[in-house]
Amino acid sequence: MNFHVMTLFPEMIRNGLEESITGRAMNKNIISLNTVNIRDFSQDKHLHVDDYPYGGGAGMVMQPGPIYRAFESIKAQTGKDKLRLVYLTPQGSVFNQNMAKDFAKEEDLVFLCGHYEGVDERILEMIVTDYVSIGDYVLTGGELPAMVMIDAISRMVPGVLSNDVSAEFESFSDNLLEYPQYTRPEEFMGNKVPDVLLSGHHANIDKWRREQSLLRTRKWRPDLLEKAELTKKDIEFLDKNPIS
Ligand code: 6GU
Repeated sequence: MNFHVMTLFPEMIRNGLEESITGRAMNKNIISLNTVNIRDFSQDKHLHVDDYPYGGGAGMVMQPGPIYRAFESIKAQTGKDKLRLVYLTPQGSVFNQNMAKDFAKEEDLVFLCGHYEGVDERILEMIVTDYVSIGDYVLTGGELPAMVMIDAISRMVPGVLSNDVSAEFESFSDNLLEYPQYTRPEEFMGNKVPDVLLSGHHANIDKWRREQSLLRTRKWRPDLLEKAELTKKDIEFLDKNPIS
């Protein structure tokens, strides 16, 4: 999968994603990251890419020309005339795991990171296919949201995660939170690892983990529990264990 990011801060994107699992996936050519500096497409002698808003008001607005030319360069590079293009904005649909899975089906995916007060509406209308936010708070630019999305999408691309940590069996895939994990030592500052995990009894361990998932989802994310597919056993367990 090829990610293309149009931004004024390409180093921020590269530095963030070249580490860890996304970095390894790039080295293995399972994903690629093409950062495109919008400023390289300025035709201004001072390389400006923004100007004052028509109608007045605070802040600056990114001009349509440099973004248009940056996108044309990506179209030329991919040889594709139609590309899915995500504009990162707090006004977009809130990103979630289902959207990550859906975006992971694309061969090429383009991101436009805005800065300043915004982007000229005309270029957005021309090229954007998806308006996406990462939550209800305001950030200074679209770079961190693009990195968040690329991380979440990448781990849904086959081969990015090792098989034993396949993304299918984890938080949100079934609308339940993960069960708690423990490793050595068996006792840390007087706190012991739950006995069942040392028992070697796999059916009991699976049952305990399912129950822990149910308890913490009810406690911390009751909104998710509403969407989860619960068995009769799950419901009986929750009824017998009132909220602590
Ligand atoms: Cl996508 N952009 C900005 N600037 N702020 C945000 C956001 C995006 N998502 C949440 N806050």
